[in-house]
Amino acid sequence: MSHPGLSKLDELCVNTIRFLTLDAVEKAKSGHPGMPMGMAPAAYTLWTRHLKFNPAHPTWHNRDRFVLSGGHGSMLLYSLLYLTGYNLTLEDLQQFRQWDSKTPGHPEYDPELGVEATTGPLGQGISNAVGMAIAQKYLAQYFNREGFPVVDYKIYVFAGDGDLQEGLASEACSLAGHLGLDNLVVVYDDNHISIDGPTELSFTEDRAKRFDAYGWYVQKVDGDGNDMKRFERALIKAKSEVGRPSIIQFRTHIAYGSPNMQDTAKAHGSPLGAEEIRLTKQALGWDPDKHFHVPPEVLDHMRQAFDRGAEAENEWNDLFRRYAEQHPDLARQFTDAAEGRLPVRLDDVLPKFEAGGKPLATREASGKVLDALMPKLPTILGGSADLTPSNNTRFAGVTDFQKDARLGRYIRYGVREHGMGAIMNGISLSRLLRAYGGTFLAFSDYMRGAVRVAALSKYPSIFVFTHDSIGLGEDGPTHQPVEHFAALRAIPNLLVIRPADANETAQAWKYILENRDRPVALLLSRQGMPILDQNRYASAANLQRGAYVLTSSGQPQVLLLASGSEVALALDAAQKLEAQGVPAQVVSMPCWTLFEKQDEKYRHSVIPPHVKARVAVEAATEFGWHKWLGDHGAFVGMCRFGASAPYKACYEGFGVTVDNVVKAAKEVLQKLQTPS
Ligand SMILES: Cc1ncc(C[n+]2csc(CCOP(=O)(O)OP(=O)(O)O)c2C)c(N)n1
Ligand SMILES: [Mg+2]
Repeated sequence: MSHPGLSKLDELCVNTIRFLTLDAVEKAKSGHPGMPMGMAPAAYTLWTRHLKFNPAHPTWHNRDRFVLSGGHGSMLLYSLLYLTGYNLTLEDLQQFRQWDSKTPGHPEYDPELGVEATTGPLGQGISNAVGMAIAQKYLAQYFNREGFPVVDYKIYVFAGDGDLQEGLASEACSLAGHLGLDNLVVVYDDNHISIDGPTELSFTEDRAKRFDAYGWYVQKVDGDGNDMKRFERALIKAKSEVGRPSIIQFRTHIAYGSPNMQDTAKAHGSPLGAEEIRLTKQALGWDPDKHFHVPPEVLDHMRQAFDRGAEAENEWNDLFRRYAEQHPDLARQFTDAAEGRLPVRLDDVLPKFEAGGKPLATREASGKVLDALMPKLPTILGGSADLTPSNNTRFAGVTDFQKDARLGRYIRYGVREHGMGAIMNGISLSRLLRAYGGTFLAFSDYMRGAVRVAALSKYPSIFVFTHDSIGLGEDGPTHQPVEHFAALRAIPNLLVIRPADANETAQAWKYILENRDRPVALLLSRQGMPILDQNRYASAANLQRGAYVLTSSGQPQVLLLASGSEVALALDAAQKLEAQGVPAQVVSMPCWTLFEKQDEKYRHSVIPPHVKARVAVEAATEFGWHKWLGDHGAFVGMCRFGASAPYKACYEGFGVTVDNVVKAAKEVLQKLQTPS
């Protein structure tokens, strides 16, 4: 075995990483030993000689970011975190993949521990990294001043065959090339193996040419994954490349050093087994009887990261202190953004919409809200997946973020919904910026992978989904969402907000911007809707509570529950019912999750338990409504895909009408009054 460019001590460190991995996977009887074995030298070289970080303060803003996109190789990351001195112990490594441990099978999002991004679903990490690189470019342009490079970090990614095969990565990397993100360096673990076997089975395109065509700077490092002289040369060139993101196609061997498992697919995701581990340890000059062995000189050497990190951060703190003297306003903005403080009181700038005028689609109302708020919120980046005029996501006066325009706040994602979702997540990982991005609600399916990751990791991305029902009309059933409300509501941690009119839309944006603890899906209509009279009905500010009584007869016999464009319909139905002697209570339900968080007293005032006659109306599937309707309620909505027709014809044709709500209410009442 030879490791050009590494000393004996370096080699010892590399092998420590390898064997911590093998021992942890073996102990857990579960995990992925292969990738860390092959990538250990590159990881060691990057982490000890190039990556800027401070284990004592993992969230230091100007640290370099390291994204392990092939998250299955998590033991590589955990070993590095432990060895360099993050808040992780050898016992934590021994708890790999166990209940409640700090070392789950796939790294999730744990910035305090040094885990930068959630990377279980392949392709997400590398695409998050594109968002992280966009964020860095914007922040650098916004905050840096002559002599004060307060934002000058880089983003490094380890990605495997699986990452590169995922369509998601193609979307994101194509955009990264277009945008010339030269702060992004990807090391491609070209080990010719994935789970099913050799990559020849399904992956034979010329990856180098592909990335070259995207506009990346591509370098190849052949050999066996151990020649750190060549790897480091490429890394240095990649770091200093101007105008293009970099990828190093790095030939490695999965399970390097294992006499019988190297270069096999089996080594991807199964423990090597006690006997093979013995043989591997022997082959690499390690004591086969030692487990979780960390030679003291390895720890000494790798923990120098502490001093290096402290020095780097101190230098930066010093720089920032001088920056704050020279540019106090910028420094304050930086700190405010980092601590989640908004620069304005939103109530002072939130537009108010008068009732009685022309109907207004909530997507249009949203556009007006963005026009009013966004110029005052420079740490929010907008965008759309090529539906800008339909999503109303571009606010007045904004310019595009481009290769030669890093202060632009509007990202043209192109028709790349999944890429957009993952990039938005990456932008929010800066912890200084947030991103919103638009597409049609039906295409939320195309970005669901990223939406789920945002929810899992609580990235505060703002997914703007317009054209939220059959109300979009003629484009027809391919574009008309019906199951999507339910599908999104089913994701834990995701707030789904569907405002009923322009003022609820403004309130929705207020809630979203004032809370950055999780992602949001904002569902907006294409068609116009009346602006509800807040003198006659309750204030839209109640949206903050998730659901509220818009109007009530005091002693209601029936509850009418609705969201979005169907709220006005429910109000009309209530009037008809009143006229027929049936008192009703109309509840606007823009966000189930926020409503569930309210105390019982409030919830019971909105949906009184004793009023069993309930009708919900929503131009979507019933799935999930049972919770609010109980056993006696009825639902007026969609039970099949939509149709291509003018939107009013769709509502009529599918029976989502005032008369049907009235009819359903009376039927429910009658059933309840009939003794069984
Ligand atoms: C979206 C997604 N699909 C499938 C998987 C399951 N999976 C995990 S690793 C892997 C193969 C990855 O191959 P490669 O990136 O070459 O990793 P290596 O075997 O070289 O470690 C697959 C299919 C996943 N994690 N994410
Ligand atoms: Mg592979």
